[in-house]
Amino acid sequence: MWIKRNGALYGDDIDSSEITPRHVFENRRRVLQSMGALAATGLAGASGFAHATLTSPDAKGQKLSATTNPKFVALDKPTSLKDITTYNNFYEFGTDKSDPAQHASTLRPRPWKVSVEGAIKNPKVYDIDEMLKIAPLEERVYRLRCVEGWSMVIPWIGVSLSELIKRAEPTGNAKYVQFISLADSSQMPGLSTPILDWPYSEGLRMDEAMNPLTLLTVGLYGEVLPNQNGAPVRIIVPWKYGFKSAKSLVKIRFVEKQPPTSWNTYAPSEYGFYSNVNPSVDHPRWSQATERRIGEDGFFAPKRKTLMFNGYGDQVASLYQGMDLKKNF
Ligand SMILES: Nc1nc2c(c(=O)[nH]1)N[C@H]1C(S)=C(S)[C@@H](COP(=O)(O)O)O[C@H]1N2
Ligand SMILES: [Mo]
Repeated sequence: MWIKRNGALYGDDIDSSEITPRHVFENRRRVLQSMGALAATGLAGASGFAHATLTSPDAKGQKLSATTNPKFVALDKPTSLKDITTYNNFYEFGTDKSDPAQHASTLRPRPWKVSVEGAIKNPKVYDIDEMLKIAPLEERVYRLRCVEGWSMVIPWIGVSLSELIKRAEPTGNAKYVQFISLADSSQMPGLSTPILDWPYSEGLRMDEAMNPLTLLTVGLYGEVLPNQNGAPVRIIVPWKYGFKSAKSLVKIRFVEKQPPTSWNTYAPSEYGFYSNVNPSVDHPRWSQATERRIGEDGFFAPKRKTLMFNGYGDQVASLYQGMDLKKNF
């Protein structure tokens, strides 16, 4: 139902940042209630799922319904939809934080194909709509920490990348997974500036890619991914710096050797292959000990302490046992 208010239709006149926290709050309350209920029956963990369909006031986004997975819900206050969609890094559309929101409307996220290829038994070119159906979509609230020293909390929608990897059936030669973004200058004005070695490319070791936290991501705040956040599909690796989370993927390739990655090629002394969030390994030009949470940047807002593995150590620290994390930064 539409309600008239101050001459405008309800829904048109409210800033998205005022609305979204309420939806998320209600959603989180449902999650916590269901966790409590499940804990009481002794079922938590076995099937700890609560249903939630979020809506957002942005009519452009196509709704995606997803089931909140309470095992993957960070309890920090989610960043507003407005901040998530106007403060971005997506160099294919320019290097300023405001560039992607201003220029990414030229990206055409449909039709879209993603080639899953390399050292696997079942290579396949997925249509994006087929990819959305490989497993039930989940909502997960993850922290995202950029190497530049800011962070956000984002209700993503996707499926564990492991679901896709299982279907691909990697061979014994698959030691790493490479993620390759679209590089089409007719859609991406930033490609005319040779900052990075396009296409944007990232990679994970196989066990990192198989970790249940690693999310093949297709939406946020209850809708398909906005173009500036990497439509129609990206990867999210919440325990690593944001640049490991490549956007607008067209290829997922299984390889034997550690693949070249865009930021490591650009500045090998500043950006390593692993790039796990690590407050004790400073960037050569700044400390990584603290971070600024976007949305909390009032004059008196204190910086937050950056957590080892961005707070996901329980789930991922074992992947790096025996590795020198200062050397393999
Ligand atoms: N293709 C591509 N993917 C990318 C980037 C980029 O420039 N191009 N920037 C990375 C960086 S540095 C960060 S911090 C995150 C930002 O994601 P967000 O804009 O959705 O918050 O995307 C990552 N993925
Ligand atoms: Mo970043």
